[in-house]
Amino acid sequence: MSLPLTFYTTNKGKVAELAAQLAQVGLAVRQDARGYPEVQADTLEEVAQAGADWLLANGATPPFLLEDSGLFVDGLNGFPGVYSRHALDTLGLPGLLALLRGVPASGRAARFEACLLYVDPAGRRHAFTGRCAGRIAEAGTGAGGFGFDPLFVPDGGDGRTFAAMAPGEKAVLGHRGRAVAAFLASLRQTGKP
Ligand code: ITT
Repeated sequence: MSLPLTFYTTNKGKVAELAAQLAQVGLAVRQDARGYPEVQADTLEEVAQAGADWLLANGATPPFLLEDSGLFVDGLNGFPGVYSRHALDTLGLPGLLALLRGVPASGRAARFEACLLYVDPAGRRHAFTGRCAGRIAEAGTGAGGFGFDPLFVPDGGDGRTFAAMAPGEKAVLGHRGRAVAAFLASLRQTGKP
């Protein structure tokens, strides 16, 4: 294994998923949970880029990774989206279900998105996006995963939520798994970090 790649995130669930995928190609990950300010912005990539700006200005040494992600619900006009962390902390899963009461079934269509930002050893930035369409369940099920996983039923699965799936199953269908796969494909072309 090469030197561990630093992943700036406060979220252990993200680390577990990324580490499992990178381990398959012999790359190790080290979590740095110092955190960075999340700017208010319209897109996940803007939030991630601003996070990289802040980290670089505050002593982070490339190469490193960070990631911004969110759940976008059709019937809520894309909410919570870039505010997903705040919504999870304040409304929680019951609050999201309450917002969807009375919304027609089609409004439960949703997608997860992730923007994985890799700052390479030369300080150049590479953004990788992953998306996963699905829908919000009527009630939470499953004990695995993290965050909104008990409520999210991905398209292309068998009706189980992410939280009811094995980590490997989520990695194949999920937004983060797809962003990480794009990152690994790019590393294969450019060499290891
Ligand atoms: P960082 O330190 O990496 O920012 P965070 O948890 O604050 O960690 P974000 O700012 O990217 O992460 O906010 C995304 C929110 O969406 C957060 O509450 C996550 O728990 C949730 N989320 C992201 N990916 C998820 C996934 O794969 N499954 C369930 N919830 C997810």
